[in-house]
Amino acid sequence: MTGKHAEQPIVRLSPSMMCADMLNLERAVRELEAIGADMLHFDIMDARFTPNMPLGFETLRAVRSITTLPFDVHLMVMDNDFFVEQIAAIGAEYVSVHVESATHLDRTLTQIRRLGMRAGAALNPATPPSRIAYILQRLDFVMLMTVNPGYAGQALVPAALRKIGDMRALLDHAHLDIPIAVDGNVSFANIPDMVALGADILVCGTSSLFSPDGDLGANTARVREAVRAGLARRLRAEG
Ligand code: S6P
Ligand code: MG
Repeated sequence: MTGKHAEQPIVRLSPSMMCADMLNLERAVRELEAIGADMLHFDIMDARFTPNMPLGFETLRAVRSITTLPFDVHLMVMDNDFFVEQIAAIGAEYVSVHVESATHLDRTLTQIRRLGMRAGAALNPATPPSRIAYILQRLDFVMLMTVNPGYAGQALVPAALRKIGDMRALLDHAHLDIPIAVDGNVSFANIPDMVALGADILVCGTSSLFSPDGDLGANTARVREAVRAGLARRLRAEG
């Protein structure tokens, strides 16, 4: 369950696979299973919508063959419908498409659900929450980018943090208790604010789970501590 209406809000961790050790991918997956990752975040870029291309279909297919962890596929591409079909064939549980590149967003979200996956709308830092006002009923989750898409290891876009609270308010106003995922510099320092503002799924990259400052076990403990701090603030604010 998610958001303010949940008895006990649960914050899920979605490690960003573009930050994993590409030379030891199976070991990385096993370690993420062992620390209790809730899903795996795959960034799919086309070098057009985003100036990068870290992961491809064959990487997803290979990982799909060794784990039952849910796949959280973040499409940062121009041709959303092509990629949605490809991802469905590989097998994914969550797929988000960027509202900035989706020409027929309502149709694409409907298609994601028709293919048996959960549909998410991803928003760049500069995109206002109102962009999804008329497709809310098509959504299973929202993906808020807190950095500009393309790379790991970037600094937070400060206004994007404020948008988490604005998005939660928009969803509450619509009586929709769907999860908000946050993606980009979800760091030990930023997690308490993000969770307090209403983030339910944390995409964890180089600034948390994959931080070079600690090993995966130590980093996981720090993430969970930061989540607890954020949840305590959220629950206090909700009274
Ligand atoms: C960025 C991508 C993200 C990154 C993540 C990395 O385009 O969508 O999912 O992988 O932001 O995390 P960090 O902590 O290095 O920013
Ligand atoms: Mg991402």
